[in-house]
Amino acid sequence: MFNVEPTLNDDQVMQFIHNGYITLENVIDSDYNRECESVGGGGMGDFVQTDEFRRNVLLHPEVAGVVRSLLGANFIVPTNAHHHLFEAPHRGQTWHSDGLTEYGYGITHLQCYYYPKEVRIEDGPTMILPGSHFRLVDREAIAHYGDILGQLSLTVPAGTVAMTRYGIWHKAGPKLNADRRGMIKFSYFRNTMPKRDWVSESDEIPSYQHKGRHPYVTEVESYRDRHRGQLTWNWLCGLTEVEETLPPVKMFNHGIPLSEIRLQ
Ligand SMILES: O=C(O)CCC(=O)C(=O)O
Ligand SMILES: [Fe+2]
Repeated sequence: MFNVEPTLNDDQVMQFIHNGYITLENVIDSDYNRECESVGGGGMGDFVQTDEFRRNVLLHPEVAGVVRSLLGANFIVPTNAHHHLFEAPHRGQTWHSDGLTEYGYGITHLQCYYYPKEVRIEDGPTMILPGSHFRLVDREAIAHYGDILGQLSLTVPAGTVAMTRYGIWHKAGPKLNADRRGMIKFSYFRNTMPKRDWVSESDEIPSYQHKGRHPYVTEVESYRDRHRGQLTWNWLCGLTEVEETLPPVKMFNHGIPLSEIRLQ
């Protein structure tokens, strides 16, 4: 089987639980970024199933290392992707979470945003709200929100991959120019029961460390965040009953287990 080593340690897994995202800046090879810059918008099924895309992006050791850490061994590798390509200036999208965002506290699905080209503020970066992945809400209920304290614009260098827990609130930010701004979105899924098999120095499972409040979080909600984080940590460490179905309900994405991938 194509070997993928986990890259995150306990503390980094706890950070991910708290923030709902991790960004790997400038990890994809610059020549390959240039190839991806010019592809058309929309579905990219054939393109992402090539050995080149797998080798350079989907199974890149740093990208796949995060997936291996958070979704376990033999995870489901995407066979589909969507290129969110914007050219004309626009006012930006409204805050939303995507598709059939799952209930529950397990981590079974990572949605990734790959930027082949640098994204500056005037290019209409994706905006995310760190920590919002725990708040499953009606899309329409958040669509009218304007700026939210703590929101983050993903102004990133070329070759960056942002990896999010599906369900994080996000949107494409306002775009001021007519330059191409691409984001290739794809999802990995869990395929094995959770256990603490990321990078660790001892078999002793540390207790969950709550990483504090996000700027928009008030006191009571902070207790809830702490509690939900604790549940997710216990779940990931294999300490609780598994309530999610594995892999989760298939949405618009498809994939194949890592064990079935052969690169030429
Ligand atoms: O392109 C982006 O930055 C975000 C697009 C998006 O979230 C969507 O269309 O669902
Ligand atoms: Fe979206």
